[in-house]
Amino acid sequence: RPTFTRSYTERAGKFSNPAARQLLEVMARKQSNLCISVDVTLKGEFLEVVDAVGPYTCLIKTHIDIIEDFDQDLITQLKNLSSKHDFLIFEDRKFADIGNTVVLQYSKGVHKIASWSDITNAHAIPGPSIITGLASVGVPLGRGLLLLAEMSSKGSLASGSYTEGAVRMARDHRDFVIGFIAQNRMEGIGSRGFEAEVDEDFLIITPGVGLDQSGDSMGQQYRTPFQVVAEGGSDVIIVGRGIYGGGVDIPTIQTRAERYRAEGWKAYEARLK
Ligand code: S5P
Repeated sequence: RPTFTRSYTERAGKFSNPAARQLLEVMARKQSNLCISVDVTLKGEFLEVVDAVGPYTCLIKTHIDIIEDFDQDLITQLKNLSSKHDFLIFEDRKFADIGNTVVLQYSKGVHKIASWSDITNAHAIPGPSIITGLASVGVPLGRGLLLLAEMSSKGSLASGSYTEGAVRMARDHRDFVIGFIAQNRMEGIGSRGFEAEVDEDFLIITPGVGLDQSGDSMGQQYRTPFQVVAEGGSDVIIVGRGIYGGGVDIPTIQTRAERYRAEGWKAYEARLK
């Protein structure tokens, strides 16, 4: 039985990585496969939105480097909200450098990402050394890594043999790489024949999700939660502007978050059958 037709709970027990296990457990507990991307640029607004949407989400995705008034208290408050509402934190850092540099970017600087972010992500472009570098920081802390195997933007170069290469890199680092940012499932991709026999499971986290729009003016492309989860077999949908966008008030943001949570969960239940 392919992994994506099994329940999140059943799959949780199979992951050795603590971040992957915790994420799948939270998803089952809250009936939410919705990751909310809170791409706003002021600390106060960021925390207000996170507190408002916390009940509906399994995972809050951040771009911490866009916050203009970042300080350590933001991290303290974000972690408090993650306990209050029971969600994990995913810093969408998209690391893309040599091992030695990503070690420093992950653990040091103003943001000290490794100290608070359960999950982060990296491009495969530098080759396996980016994983070993990040793992040297993340594994002792129980963190998980997603590799970008595909992107949602028009004209993305991450396809074909590039995607295959990313999947092979992930297979060699199962303790730390928990899955992919991708538009499709990756089973069978880059398989050399024998991997198919291995009971492999990777989380597929998919951005480019929207119910009311098909894209934006800068190359973003949207599909619906049903297309992504029920038809495509993805595990987690990422929604940003579909929830916080358009300058709407907090009650509207909450209504939208619940709408995406319900749609994402319905699509998951549909594919289990
Ligand atoms: O391929 C990708 C990968 C990512 S992580 N396409 C994406 O859009 N993202 C991120 O998902 C992007 O950086 C943004 O934070 C979010 C999508 O936001 P939305 O407002 O378009 O839903």
